[in-house]
Amino acid sequence: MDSLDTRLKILEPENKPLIELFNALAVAANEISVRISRGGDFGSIIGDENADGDAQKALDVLADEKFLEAATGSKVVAAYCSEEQDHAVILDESAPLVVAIDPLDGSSNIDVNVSIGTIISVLPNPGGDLQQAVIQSGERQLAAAFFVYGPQTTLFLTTGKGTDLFRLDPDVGIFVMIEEGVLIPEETSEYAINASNARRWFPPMQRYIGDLILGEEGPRERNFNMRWIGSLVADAGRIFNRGGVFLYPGDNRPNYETGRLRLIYEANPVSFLIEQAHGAATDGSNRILEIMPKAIHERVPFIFGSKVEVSWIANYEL
Ligand code: AFP
Repeated sequence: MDSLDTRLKILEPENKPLIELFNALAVAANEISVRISRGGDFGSIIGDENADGDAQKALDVLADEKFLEAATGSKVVAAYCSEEQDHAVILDESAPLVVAIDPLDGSSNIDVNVSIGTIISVLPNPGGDLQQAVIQSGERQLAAAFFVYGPQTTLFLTTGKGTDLFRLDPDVGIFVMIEEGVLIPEETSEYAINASNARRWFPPMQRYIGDLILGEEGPRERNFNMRWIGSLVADAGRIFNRGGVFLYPGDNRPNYETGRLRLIYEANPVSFLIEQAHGAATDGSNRILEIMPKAIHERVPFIFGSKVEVSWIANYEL
């Protein structure tokens, strides 16, 4: 099967910057993967709160450093915008690409040896004020990807020509394609949501999940299973594999009115990958990729997965 480099050269023969960028990011992901598998005190809190108000842990900071180094070294990135930093890091105004990244997603799972990952959105350099360069709708993404550091280290990647799945060969440090054109089953009987927030959800979400829980005796007339890993990349990886629907809705906690997940570097790249695998991604009513962001770290209610189930949820008028 093709290596990541070969696959990119087939998909994007004219787009050298994109190939350079992903080759550099793959080296950084390989390093992070090796560090994680060696273990260590990665979960210690070492810093202040990050831009999103989460405590920064050693591995968050290390991953951010490594991916920033990779973006810088690739020489194709104008601005690097990370969950771990309040503002974009301006690298080279004349470079063609802009990167938005969650360097270490699922960091509260580090200590318990559960899959975590890195989520990446690549946009064109729009020129002008590069601090605002990532303020573009998800439809403008040139590529999106996430690495999963789990029992295997994997990479889901799209450049808008389908979603491909790669696996790191640890002996040679190279990502090798293991599935071309991943397709998400259209229908599902499995959902993922943090059910401990049920009392805080708005009524339409309570009705939808209530109907799933009623199973065969309810309006859906079949039983549903539930899975929640608490790492977006791991929950998404499962949905690519066997279908399902993921929900992180808004709720009535302060600062959670529009959910927890970030539009620019979490929802947009995952939505691009999901749509390219024939799934769907919305905030309950609007297609995620059409939302025009207003701020770098803004949150969005996020629902994605098997197409038929995502469109069913629209009936509840969230
Ligand atoms: P952390 O990176 O702080 O662990 O957050 C992970 C995450 O952003 C995403 O990966 C999960 O889907 C979601 O948060 C889990 O949130 P809850 O802890 O509220 O269920």
